[in-house]
Amino acid sequence: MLSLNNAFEDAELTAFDRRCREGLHVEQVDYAGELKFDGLAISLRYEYGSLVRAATRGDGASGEDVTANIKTIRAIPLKLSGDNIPAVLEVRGEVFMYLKDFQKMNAQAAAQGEKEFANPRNAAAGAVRQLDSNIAAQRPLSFFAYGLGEVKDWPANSEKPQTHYELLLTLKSWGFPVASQTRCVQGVDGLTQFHAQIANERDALPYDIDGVVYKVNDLQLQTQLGFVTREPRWAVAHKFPAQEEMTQVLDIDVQVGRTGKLTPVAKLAPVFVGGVTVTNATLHNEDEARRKDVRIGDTVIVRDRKSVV
Ligand code: I6G
Repeated sequence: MLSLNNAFEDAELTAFDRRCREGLHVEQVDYAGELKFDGLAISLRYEYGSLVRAATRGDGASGEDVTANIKTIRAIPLKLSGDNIPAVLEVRGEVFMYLKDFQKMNAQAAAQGEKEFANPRNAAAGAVRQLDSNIAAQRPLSFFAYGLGEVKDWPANSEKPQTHYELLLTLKSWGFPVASQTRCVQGVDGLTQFHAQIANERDALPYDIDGVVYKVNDLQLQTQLGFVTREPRWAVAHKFPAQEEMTQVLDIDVQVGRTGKLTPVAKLAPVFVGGVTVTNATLHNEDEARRKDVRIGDTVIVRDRKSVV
């Protein structure tokens, strides 16, 4: 499976667009802008329209066989609908959890005195890798398709998609969920506008994303640009600042308020989360500090509150 180059800054995005324009000898490139879901990348292999194997990305060359668990996900078709389906079809996409499903699952775990998951990505990845597919079946997993791997024998009488956007519509017609936010945009200005628009909508989305992905829309132009090792020259991920990071508790201070109220505060090794550097986290009061059982030297997850719904 392929992996994506990352762009964190505007200069890297401009450089991506310049490389595409120069590689294709054109003045402006049309792109498809998509969401980058915060889940687990999966490859689904269909033969004659039936799901025969599912694998994780692994190191790109070989991943884990997770077929039994993936077959329990209702959003993933076991049989494809429609005619004109290639004899062999590998569909790439992301398994993830909706935030409301994650919260419900964690509330149930807490009520039963079981361990809660740190975030939807870990919960989704853990469920897909479960050894017992009965347990995986109880986890509320979802899926979005975003591309193709190997394809053999595309039926000659069918209309082959010419663009990435048309490919997503074809995947939808075969029964795959695809995200509705995908847009066709022009040039580097279109890319930055798409990024700004999705950054604005991010907190209202029903699932976590960690950025957006831009792809040259014309599939023939993608082939022309090709790859560097496993990274396509025709695509790039534009990441958002992380909404959660791990760090260390360096110390625990007790602050005294004007009314004499005592507030324990965890002093943290600085981490960059949600666009700011965090060095302190309130533990609210003694009861809460004891309930969380936070101690000096612990590894903790700092999560940007904007992203908690
Ligand atoms: O890891 C990925 C997430 C989302 C992707 C991706 C994507 O498109 C929305 N697209 C490609 C081509 C690759 N990884 C390699």
